[in-house]
Amino acid sequence: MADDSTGQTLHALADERRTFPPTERIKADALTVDTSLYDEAAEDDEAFWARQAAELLDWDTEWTTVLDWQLPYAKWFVGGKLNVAANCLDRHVAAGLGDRVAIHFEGEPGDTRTITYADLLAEVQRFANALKGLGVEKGDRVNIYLPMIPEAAIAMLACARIGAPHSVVFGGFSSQALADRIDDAEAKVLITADGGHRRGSVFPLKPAADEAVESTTTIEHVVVVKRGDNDVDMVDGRDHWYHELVEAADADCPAEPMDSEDLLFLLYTSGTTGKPKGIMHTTGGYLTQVAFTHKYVFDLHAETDVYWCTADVGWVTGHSYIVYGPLANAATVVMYEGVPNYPGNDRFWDIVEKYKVTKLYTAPTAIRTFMKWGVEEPAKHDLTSLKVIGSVGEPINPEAWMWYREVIGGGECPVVDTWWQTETGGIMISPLPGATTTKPGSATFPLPGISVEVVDEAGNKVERGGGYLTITRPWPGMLRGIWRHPQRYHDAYWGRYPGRYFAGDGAKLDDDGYLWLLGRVDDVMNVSGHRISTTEVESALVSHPAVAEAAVVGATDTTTGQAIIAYVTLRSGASDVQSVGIDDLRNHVAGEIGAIAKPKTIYLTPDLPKTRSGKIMRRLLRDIAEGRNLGDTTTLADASVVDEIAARATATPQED
Ligand code: 7RM
Repeated sequence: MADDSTGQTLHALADERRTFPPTERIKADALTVDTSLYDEAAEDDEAFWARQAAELLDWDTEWTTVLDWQLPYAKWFVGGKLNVAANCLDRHVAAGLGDRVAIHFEGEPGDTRTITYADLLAEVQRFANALKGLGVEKGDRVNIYLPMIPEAAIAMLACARIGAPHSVVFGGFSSQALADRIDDAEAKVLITADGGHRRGSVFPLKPAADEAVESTTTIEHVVVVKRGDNDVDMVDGRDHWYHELVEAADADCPAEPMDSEDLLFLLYTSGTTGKPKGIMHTTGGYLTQVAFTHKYVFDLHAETDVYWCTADVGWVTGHSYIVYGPLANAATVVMYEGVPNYPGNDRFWDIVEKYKVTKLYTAPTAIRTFMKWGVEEPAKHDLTSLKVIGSVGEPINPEAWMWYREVIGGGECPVVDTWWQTETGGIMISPLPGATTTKPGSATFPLPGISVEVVDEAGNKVERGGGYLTITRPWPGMLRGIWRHPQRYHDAYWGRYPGRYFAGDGAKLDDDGYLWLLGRVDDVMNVSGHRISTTEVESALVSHPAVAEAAVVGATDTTTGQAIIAYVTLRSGASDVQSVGIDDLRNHVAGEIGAIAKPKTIYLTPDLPKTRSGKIMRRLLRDIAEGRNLGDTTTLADASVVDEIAARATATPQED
């Protein structure tokens, strides 16, 4: 393993021996309690996925070929036609489920909306017509930059209905980040809001949207949802209020039958370079995998379940497990706008009690925060409605896993630790609640129909012990490419181990064959489950006029998983710390990328440790950041730099 922190994780996990078989309570009515799905898929994975596609979805035209695999390009259900919005809405209403609640919306201030499947279908049709009225045609890209409000799901479904791929940009990203994504996708329309509610106040979105539109060339119209009630500038002819468009639009908008391989959406994610990549997801395979995994991983009983995924729709988890998977399955979802600690540290548990949530899906960083806030917060509420509790986004340490199981799940709820990526589209490695014996901290086994192997540096299969996670067979929800960068697609995922998809994660197989995911092995950091590349933050820092050079590392952090630590050398003439404050630099990064990319700590140093060939030794900087003894420094061009930096690191207090 290339990385010391991974080595430590590996050691810590080696001692974890507790096992939790499915409880009698879950087995009593679980969808699957044995290995039959695994056996079926092992026999013939294509036939297995074809059965899921046929049973879980409605197709306008049957496919002729299940899988066309020309490495690294896969096509699933070739020749088949279907519409994603029709699968998420129309067929449920047609089946008599129009009165079922699709979305329980809880605004941060406490306002609520109850949206049935019939309501959602009506609203999506009108907004789809409104988009058509703005000139959006099949194949055109639409950018979405919204808070966590129902209009985010409505906008996505309206795009899907008319065959216009969407590109959702997380509302916490800066105008610059939005502009980069608009440019890359050449989007025609931007859907945003005046503002949203967060931490007890209104945060404006429209000004950032305006800035992005002004610095790009492709946006013809901006649709603005009224949510924050904050004042905004509306540009005549360009900007339109969402509610006015919807009110004026026709009620009927037929769903466009899409080719199974038509683009459904782009979602930008960080790779090892400074430029985020537009991950491409298509229609039939993607919807099949998210519907299947949502159903079986959460043991869905759609008639009675209330399912809550706490992610933001701006991330892939929101796409696949707030919108597409659950709605394809006619589930009732909770959607919450705000932060977990407004007005109090028990907001999540208040919501669970209020809506009688049965299935909860959240992130380790949130769970560790709840641990810090103490058991008295969940204890204020009745959480006995919960049946299955899930985790996603980063490795979950056994202690947090146990706390989640005992304190939130009352010792009765299976914990499903789900490993997957923006690129995989849907969950890949996870227990099935009624069938899998879990171990705290292990994502256990690949799901039925998913083929995974751990390999060593040379690409040889590892039967037991540590290595790199690879995927050996195409899967329906896999990314179809990187928008406009086919070479980068090949190099990033398929170039390292011939014939294998390289996930970029370290993994370990224990003596029982359980998988333990150990985090990234490349230059991608994982901060509270969000992927940010070291290069991206370095580029942002260096774009500040006072900065000469920057090196960024992810250091282990007990709450956020990793924290961003930056080492910065200033240009001569700007070396006076008074004139360039640390906060100026942190805010500059927030302006370039977004607040989530703000370094926790910045050290100003006269020089950075480099090898003789000029490569910054990030490994060493991570050792310093994590307070470890420095190893071999003989390859350094100038070893005294390290002592200097280490001295400053111990002397400088941490920022917050
Ligand atoms: C869904 C999502 C992907 C990266 C991935 C891992 C890490 C995600 C887990 C996990 C250990 C997990 N998409 N990761 N889930 N690591 N256990 N259950 O997070 O594209 O934003 O991130 O997240 O490193 O490569 S993502």
